Amino acid sequence: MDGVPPLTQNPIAAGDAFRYSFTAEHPGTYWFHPHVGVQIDRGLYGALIIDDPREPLSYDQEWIVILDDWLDGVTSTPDQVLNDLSKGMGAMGMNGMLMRMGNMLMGTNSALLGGDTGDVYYPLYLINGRPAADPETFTSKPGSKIRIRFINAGADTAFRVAISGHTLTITHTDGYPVRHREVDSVLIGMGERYDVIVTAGDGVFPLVASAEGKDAAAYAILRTGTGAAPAPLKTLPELNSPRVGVAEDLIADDAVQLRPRAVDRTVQMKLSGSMNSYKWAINGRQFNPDRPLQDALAVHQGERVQLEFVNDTTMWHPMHLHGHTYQHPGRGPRKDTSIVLPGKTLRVDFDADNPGLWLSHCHNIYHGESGMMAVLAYQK
Ligand SMILES: [Cu+2]
Repeated sequence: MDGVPPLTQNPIAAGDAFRYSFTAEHPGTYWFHPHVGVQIDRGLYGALIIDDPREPLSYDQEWIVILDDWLDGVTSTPDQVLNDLSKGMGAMGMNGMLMRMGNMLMGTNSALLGGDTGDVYYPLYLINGRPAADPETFTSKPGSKIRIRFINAGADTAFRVAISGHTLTITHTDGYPVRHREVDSVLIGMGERYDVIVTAGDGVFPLVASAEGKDAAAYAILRTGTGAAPAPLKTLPELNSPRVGVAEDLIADDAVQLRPRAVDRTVQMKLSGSMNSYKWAINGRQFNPDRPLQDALAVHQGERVQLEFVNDTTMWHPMHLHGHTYQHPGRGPRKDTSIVLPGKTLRVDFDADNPGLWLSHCHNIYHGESGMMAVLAYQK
């Protein structure tokens, strides 16, 4: 039930219904969204939280924080954006200055993401559907332990989240537990989820989700005392610190370590494309929804598979695999969506234990829709 049209099901037609039924095997922070065109950038998504009947963490409150980038009905529509982007940018304005041209943003830059961070200009960045001018306020008591479940539902924006004056203890990513790690902020690519625990201070604190490299931020308020809310911040300067939480610094909890085993098969996905032509591809091929199984990548049930994301582009990509949760190298975290930095290769391992046809794609929705998708097909 992690399938997509046209691979394993038809789109749910207007006025029609489709019944999903699945076993909630893994507790954790998940989400659901359509896989049709760029609908995801119209806000058609929701959080899916699977509670653990034997929850090992103790906390007093829980807060779901969904991050999003928003333009629909404000400056344009997602379909118009895709149309604009697909024409390509040529070699315009790449001199390191942040510049808006219609729906496109040029000169985005982030040390963490190694260059270009996004392609699209958004007038608004949202937390739980609300802009910074009308922020969500989360009320708690000083000393309360709060579990925050962050979900990046954005289409083209990595967010770095922090709460002023608070340490975040990362406990999970993409639903799976990690060895706890204390940080000041967490970098979250599109499609990624992070759970953190914070101990609330006394006062009114900004929760800032910096739109990485875009000189803007989403904003919410954590309130445990009286006083005026702080003004929205545009970026994270005063919250900046060396302790940025990124997946490569995390270690999977012992309970979810993949058992050590030799790799039976390596599946390589070479990511290519550029802003100039906007023809994003995997292994040299733009995904064709009319022929989804063309050039599908074969795996066999029972194999230990190493998936090799080779990023031959000058931009980062949040790569996602359906139907599985892989492990990052060096006993790293179990994940299903990972930031692959420009010019770098990320090798992740998984057990082929879920036969079927599964999509792997960039969770930048405009990259995915422009061809950066490939199919992993179990062979008999
Ligand atoms: Cu991408």
